[in-house]
Amino acid sequence: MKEKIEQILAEVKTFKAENKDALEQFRIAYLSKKGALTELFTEFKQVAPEMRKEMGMRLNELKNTIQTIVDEQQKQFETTGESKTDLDLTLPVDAMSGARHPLSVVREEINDIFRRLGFVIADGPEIEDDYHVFTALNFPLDHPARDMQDTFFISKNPNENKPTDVLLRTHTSSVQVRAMEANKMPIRIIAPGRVFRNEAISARAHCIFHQIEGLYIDKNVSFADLKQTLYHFVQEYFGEGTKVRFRPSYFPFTETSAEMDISCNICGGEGCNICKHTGWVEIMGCGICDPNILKASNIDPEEYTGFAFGMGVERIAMLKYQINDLRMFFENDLRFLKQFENA
Ligand code: 2NL
Repeated sequence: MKEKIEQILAEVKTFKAENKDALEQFRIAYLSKKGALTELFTEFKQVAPEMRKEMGMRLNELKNTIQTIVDEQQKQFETTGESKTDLDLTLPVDAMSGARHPLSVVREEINDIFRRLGFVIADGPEIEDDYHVFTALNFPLDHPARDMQDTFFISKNPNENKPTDVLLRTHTSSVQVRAMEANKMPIRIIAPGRVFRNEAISARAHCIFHQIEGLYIDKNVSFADLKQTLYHFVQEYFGEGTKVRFRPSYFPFTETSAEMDISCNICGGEGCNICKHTGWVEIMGCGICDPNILKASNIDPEEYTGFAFGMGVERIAMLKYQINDLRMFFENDLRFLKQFENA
């Protein structure tokens, strides 16, 4: 038995596994139930009592030696990973892959134009209360936007089908209301953000979309200031020479109110599908702040006046990049998103 132990010891000491499989074969050959050591331990039962102690020690020593060889060589395979390619996952990447979402690209470009004019970016909660979304903005109690059909209310009691005071904002004007409440004059802010309306999803409508609203309140702010500011925005964003026109409109929070159109940037005003052959496309609503909304936030309309405007980011992006289906923005189809890699 002593010779057998010596022989195995000599065999294993020089063993060097070429790969993981070879090491596993080695382990099976010596340490498994059918391995050489199990055989020796069986033989050990027949060893004469006076030799037992020495043989037992030698046998255990052999077992530990083999186990150590297996463990150490195993470690080595784990760290090198036995890689068959030269792909090194620990190397730093040399360029960012992926692209910004087109809505983020457009939002940032618009923000930048207004930042250069001295506007400050403001934000606020998406989950709002009735006061900041409707009441402070001069929405009458029977205005359709206050209806369950149009606005997502957050019911406190799911068994009760009654609207509550808590809702998802339907426009980012609530951000401006909070700025007016803070009452630090003058106010010159841009409020970009997500808004929510209870609409069926189609090529033209979605229940989640993005708005950018602006508000400027100071002494002597006039409609001429509004026109000049928006004219400048259009020249910057759609290019020098783009024409603008204002049409009378109505919003609860502005008086006078207007829609602003630009000359169609696709056909240059000649007439096409996008502008429905009118040569003009509508890009935003705007107006002079209704004195009622200033009063609601404790701003004296005799001392201060203001203008405000609001535009849909999706609509601007669709015009700029000639996208004809709103759903594109929300589907995360890589064939769509990859087109904005360099935007
Ligand atoms: C549109 C029209 C508009 C405003 C938004 C506003 C906000 C305050 C006070 C007064 Cl706090 N007005 N916002 C004004 C006119 C139009 O948006 O078509 N948006 C997509």
